[in-house]
Amino acid sequence: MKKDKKYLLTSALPYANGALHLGHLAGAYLPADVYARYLRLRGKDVVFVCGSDEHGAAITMRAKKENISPQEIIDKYHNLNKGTFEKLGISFDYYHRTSADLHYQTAQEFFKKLYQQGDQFEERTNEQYYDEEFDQFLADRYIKGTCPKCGHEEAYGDQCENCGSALSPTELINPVSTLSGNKPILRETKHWYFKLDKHEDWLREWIDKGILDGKQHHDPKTWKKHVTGQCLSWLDGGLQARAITRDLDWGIPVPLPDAEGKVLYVWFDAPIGYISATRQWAQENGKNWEDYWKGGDDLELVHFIGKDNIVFHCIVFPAMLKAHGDYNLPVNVPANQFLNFEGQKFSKSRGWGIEQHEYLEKFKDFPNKEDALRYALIRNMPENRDSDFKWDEFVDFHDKELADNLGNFLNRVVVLANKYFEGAVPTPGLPWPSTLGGVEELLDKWTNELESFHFKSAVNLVMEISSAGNTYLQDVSPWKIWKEDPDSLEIKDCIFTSLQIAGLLSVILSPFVPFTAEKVRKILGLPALEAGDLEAAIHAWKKQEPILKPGSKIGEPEILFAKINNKKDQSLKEIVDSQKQQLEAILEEENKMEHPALKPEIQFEDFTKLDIRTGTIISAEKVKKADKLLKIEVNLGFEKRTVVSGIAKYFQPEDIIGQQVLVLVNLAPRKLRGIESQGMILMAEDQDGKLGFVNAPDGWPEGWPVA
Ligand code: B3M
Ligand code: ZN
Repeated sequence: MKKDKKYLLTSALPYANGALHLGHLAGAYLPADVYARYLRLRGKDVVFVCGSDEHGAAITMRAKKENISPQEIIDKYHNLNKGTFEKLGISFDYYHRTSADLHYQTAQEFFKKLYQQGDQFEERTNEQYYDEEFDQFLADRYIKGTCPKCGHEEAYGDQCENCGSALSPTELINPVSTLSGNKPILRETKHWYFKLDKHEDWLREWIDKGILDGKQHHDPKTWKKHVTGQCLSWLDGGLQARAITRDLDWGIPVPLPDAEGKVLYVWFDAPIGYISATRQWAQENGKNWEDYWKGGDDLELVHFIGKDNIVFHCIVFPAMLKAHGDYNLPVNVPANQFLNFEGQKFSKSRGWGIEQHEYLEKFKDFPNKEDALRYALIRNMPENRDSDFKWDEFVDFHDKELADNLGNFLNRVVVLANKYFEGAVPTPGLPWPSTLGGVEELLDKWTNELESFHFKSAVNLVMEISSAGNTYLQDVSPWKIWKEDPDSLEIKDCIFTSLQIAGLLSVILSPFVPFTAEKVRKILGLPALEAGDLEAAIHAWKKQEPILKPGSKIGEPEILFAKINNKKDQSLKEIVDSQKQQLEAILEEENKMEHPALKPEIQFEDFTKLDIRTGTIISAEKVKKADKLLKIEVNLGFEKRTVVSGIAKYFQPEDIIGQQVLVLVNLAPRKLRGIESQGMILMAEDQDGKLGFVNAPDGWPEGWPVA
């Protein structure tokens, strides 16, 4: 790393129309904060920006439905999210908002620059759905109708959530405006499209090989596989021009004379929010924003996001920046996957999950609440695959790792130093730290992991260093030597060395658990951390120079981590338990609501009348003029049967060939659409009426009874 390199880090701008949950934190904010804190500790020139994304149809629609102004919504959530991030120690240099004047100006200038180039945009006029009662064009999400592909009646204008097909609103059968509930009409409108297709070739080279303008821009091996993979599969699908304007009365006006009533599409202006946030920060701090955006090789831009935003940050925004010219492109976009919550997706409507501010509120009497949460989320960060937040693990991470390992080591060292040396750092007899193998290697590994965005592994290495400290202390057992020879030099060596490890920990903990790190510094009599302290600590450790100087005073011991699972005081445990009970109650309630009533009792003889056999589907085709039916041929081993089954809504014929099934074979045949159906395939049905096959274990022979 060159010393004067600048770093610009960004976290996805959250929409200011809702609170954020723990999955957001683990996805885009905490990893960026860890990295920002790490770089600052190394003395790097870092600017870390974020802010509220305050445009978009979701905000206007919500305002209309609740009969309040969009401004009310964005003010509420901007303040809530900003305040919550602060409390959790997310150390943004600037938390901006896209309703700010400087953002309007920045976004409009950006648009104009691309427009003036003449070949980046294209005007198109086409028909779009319009709600006459609400007097506005409808965003894709605000039109519902029947999916032309699967018949699902609640498909959105941009996507069917049942079959996953991407749709355009005019494909929907029986479209309805979700605003008024009326049938929308088609009206002509003009929009500007960004010609993304023009950028396909260099984008591919940049993402696949890391080459930009004929030069190696970054090492593509440093990008996460799932990020590169998603981008390349998008590129393989071919890029198309994308509309970057909308007909809405909320947003940044399109800065052209013939664009009345039109605003920039939210995904056009939002990423420019990173630029305007940097400008605002620079203005307020007497800096030049362009140093952080147009720095060439001396600048590293990194976007921290969740996996749902990959395409916008790796394809669309880079293309915008390149089209504009002179901007840097990101050297990495270490997008995270998703965090689940107790085995399921976060869902506000189901009440499944916990929001950041709710967590702080519920655990307000827990002194370590911020760091306990940060630690648990980093330990389980969805860096390369989806991960799961579990309350039991949250407790274990805190009690077994933070308290039993780290807290125990630090406490023992401070207690012993107070007891043997009246709270002063002893002068060692031996050259230091020859007694401590391993720490230097762990420290090197730690640095490498952080540089490559492996935060989970980095935090584990901190715990390994703490464990090494515990082991060392235990091996020497100065308390035993003390009984025989309280003046032994060995005791001085041991306490001195242990204090150096504690000093080192007070620095390397800080990217992950900054509140704890500061507490530890205080206890050790060290000043609050400053930029460059890590550089100094690593240097000291390697050169065997003390981090805590002999003779300097340390403070009194303090319990750093009182356990959650504490026999004497159950109050924190009770909060955790009540969270778990709440989830159980949700499941119980849902089960009650959604399970159909039981059928009347039958006798064993009734059951034995059913002859159910194992079989395999060998062919399937759609039944003409019946969108629900498939004609299926099943091999039962002893014979083949034709079965007509009402599963066409859920399965494509070609996808079910080879499927193992259970067939009721002694059901009287009946004709459906002229085809004789000779049995019934058993299916499981969920609360939404979705169907799934029921079958025998893999490779089970055909034709055998199920009893
Ligand atoms: N607000 C989407 C999201 O929160 C969007 C991110 C913008 S980043 C420029 O997922
Ligand atoms: Zn569908």
